[in-house]
Amino acid sequence: MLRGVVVKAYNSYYYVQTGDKLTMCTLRGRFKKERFSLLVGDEVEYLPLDEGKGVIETILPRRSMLKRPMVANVDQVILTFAAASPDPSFVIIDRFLILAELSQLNAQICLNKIDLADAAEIGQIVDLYRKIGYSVLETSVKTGQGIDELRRQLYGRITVFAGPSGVGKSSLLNAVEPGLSLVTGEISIKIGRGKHTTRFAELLPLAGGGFVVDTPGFSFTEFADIVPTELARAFPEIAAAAPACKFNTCLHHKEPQCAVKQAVTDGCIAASRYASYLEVLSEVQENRKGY
Ligand SMILES: Nc1nc2c(ncn2[C@@H]2O[C@H](COP(=O)(O)OP(=O)(O)O)[C@@H](O)[C@H]2O)c(=O)[nH]1
Ligand SMILES: [Mg+2]
Ligand SMILES: [Zn+2]
Repeated sequence: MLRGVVVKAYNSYYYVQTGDKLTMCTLRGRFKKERFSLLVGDEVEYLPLDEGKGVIETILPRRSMLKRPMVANVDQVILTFAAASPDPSFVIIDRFLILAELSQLNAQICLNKIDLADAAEIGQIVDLYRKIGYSVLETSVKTGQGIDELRRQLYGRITVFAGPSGVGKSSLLNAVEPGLSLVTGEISIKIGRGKHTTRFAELLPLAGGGFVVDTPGFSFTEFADIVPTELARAFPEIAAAAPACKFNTCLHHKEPQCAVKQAVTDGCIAASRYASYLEVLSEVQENRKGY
């Protein structure tokens, strides 16, 4: 028996990667009876047959599961934004962070295209998020800055790249691993992209070990599931201040003696972060009115 990672599911075959070898596997019948859905990212043991085929006999315990795209055992998500073109938006950065936090993913920020912005602008974003506790990597595919460091972060892990379209996710992955030859600069057609990202998530193997997932279908419709009182948990600095609020049901909006609002006034919590919190809070409250 050999051990490997499912990198692609297609036409009822599971493609299992072991080192640099790819094996086209079927699933032993009993798993189908149990209606167990095997996901990309799952670790399996399989019996190799000839001609690069095999049969999956064992599915190892899953460490985690991301729903959109469906990927098992994700170790980290790298939220990628551009320092310019498209210009960064705090509220968009925060929305991606909320989704990552609520999925309990280990999130890092990558600020790409730093060749297109001035140091002061970049520094402002970097400092804001580092102060909260996020690691922020500054990269440029054009100058090569930060690419080695990014490559180091990916080895031996399953990493999902997320972020707005056009920020350079595919370009970064090509720079890290030239063999990937991902299409870049593509104008994504909405329907086509949705299909690709949600249904056919694929793990791309890295030469030194580890896998990446490009362009996942993170979708803001997922905010629909959030309970208003739980939103603060997606903001580490708001969650840290909240225990000092007078009411333990405080939504940090209109309530009196709110420690979060005080921290914003004192400059301990960034105004942009609090604005993002309020914006998403009102959406979440609006969504729940229909219940
Ligand atoms: N100046 C500059 N352009 C970049 C950089 N990274 C990517 N680009 C360009 O930005 C565009 C979008 O890149 P792409 O990788 O397709 O973005 P994706 O949609 O996030 O995958 C392409 O035209 C790239 O050549 C960078 O670091 N600096
Ligand atoms: Mg892309
Ligand atoms: Zn409060």
